[in-house]
Amino acid sequence: MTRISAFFTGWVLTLVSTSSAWAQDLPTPSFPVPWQLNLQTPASPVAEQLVEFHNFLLVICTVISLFVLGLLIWCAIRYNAKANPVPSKNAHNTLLEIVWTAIPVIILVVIAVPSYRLLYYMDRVEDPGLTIKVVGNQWYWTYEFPDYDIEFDSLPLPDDEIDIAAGQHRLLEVDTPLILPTDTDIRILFTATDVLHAWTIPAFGVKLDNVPGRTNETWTRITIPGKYYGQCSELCGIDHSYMPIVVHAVSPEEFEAWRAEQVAANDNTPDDANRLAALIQE
Ligand SMILES: [Cu+2]
Repeated sequence: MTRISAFFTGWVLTLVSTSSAWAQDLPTPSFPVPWQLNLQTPASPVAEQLVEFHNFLLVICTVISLFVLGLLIWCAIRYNAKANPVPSKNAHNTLLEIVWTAIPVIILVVIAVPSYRLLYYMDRVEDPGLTIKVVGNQWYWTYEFPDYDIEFDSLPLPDDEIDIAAGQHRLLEVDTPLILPTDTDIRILFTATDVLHAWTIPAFGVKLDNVPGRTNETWTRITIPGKYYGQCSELCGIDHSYMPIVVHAVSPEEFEAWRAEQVAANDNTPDDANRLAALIQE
């Protein structure tokens, strides 16, 4: 490791040490468990509605599939050559044709109404309590709190630093997690510096593309405190699978304390250029 990269690692570790105090013993309410069925436990109003919508679609899909399967079986039994040697010569049935056109249209409308309602609900939030900006880079995330002048990088932890015994997960841990308050409307802005990425936390029902030169927006309100995981979900190059996302959702009071600490640390940051020069001279 060169001295310069050692310097930056040290700088990152300083950030970790300021953040890790907030990482102790957080539950992982939405983490998948072996043999789990269904989606991750929803931890935001959007995710709850997404789960409900998914369950509603599952019922419709199941009913349609069973109906088509029943028709197929009935036709195969009732109208095979042996059971029905003289086939009907009918080519049209106006009533039947209207029915099999109208019913699918009605089904699609029934699906479209809640779908669009949810899309607009996910789109943006009036008067958010907090705004964060998520910037995708090849291959890590940068988080900014524009209102507080806080900005830091979140890099994946390499395999040899993963502590399985402490409940850490390979390919899912980062050095500096994003700290967010629960029960707060959080506006999330998305952009990228190089290529397309997609910041995704399944438990929040958030997945949006980070597009260079463009700002996308959505929002979340975390309802359950804990540690949440996600991964980049837009193919972004060779290390696409190595840019995990970790969010620590803490109470608004804890978040406020963390925020104050970060702002104070910002003010006292030693001149990084001087520290770098001193290291090179050593
Ligand atoms: Cu990516």
